[in-house]
Amino acid sequence: GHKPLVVWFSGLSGSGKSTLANLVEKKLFEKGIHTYSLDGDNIRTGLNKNIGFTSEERSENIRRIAEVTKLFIDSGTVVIAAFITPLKADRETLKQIVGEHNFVGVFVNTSLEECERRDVKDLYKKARSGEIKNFTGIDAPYEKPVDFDITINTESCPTEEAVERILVVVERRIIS
Ligand code: GGZ
Repeated sequence: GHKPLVVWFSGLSGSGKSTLANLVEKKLFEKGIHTYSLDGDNIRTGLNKNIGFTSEERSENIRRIAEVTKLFIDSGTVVIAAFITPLKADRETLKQIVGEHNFVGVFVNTSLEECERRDVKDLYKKARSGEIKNFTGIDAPYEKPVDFDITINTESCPTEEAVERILVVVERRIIS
């Protein structure tokens, strides 16, 4: 068996959180571990579809996701969560809700310059032109996590190596 926990990815839009989260989940699934992924695609379109991007709304976004994460952990699931989670205070609340002992933090430390260069969805362009307001890294803050278990620099660390680094920590933590 394995202990439930959450692997929480924080980083800028376009940093590669979802890519890493998906690969980590695939590997855990292949090892027979019961996983579930939470991200903007299944949370901000459903449970949190009435929530925007002011700092108050982001706090409420993270608080609700933390409570959902806690329920999944209670069910014995390994949760893979990928949210910007830009504020230290919200990450503290998050850890309190899910329990520090159930939390593995992964900081996807891709620079703003690189995220903006990639700009897969043209969101940075829209933020620069003022079409999107309160965009993280442009006119909304990102407070870098200093206390997370793992920091990944996607610009220097190949994806496969990043996934392995995360799996080593997760596997050590889920052994029952
Ligand atoms: C940041 C925004 C914004 C603003 C829309 N700021 O890269 P994406 O597009 O696909 O994922 C981002 C997602 C961020 O939602 P989170 O729930 O992870 O944010 S937080 O933890 O801060 O609550 C981005 C898109 O939503 N997006 N507007 N203004 N990202």
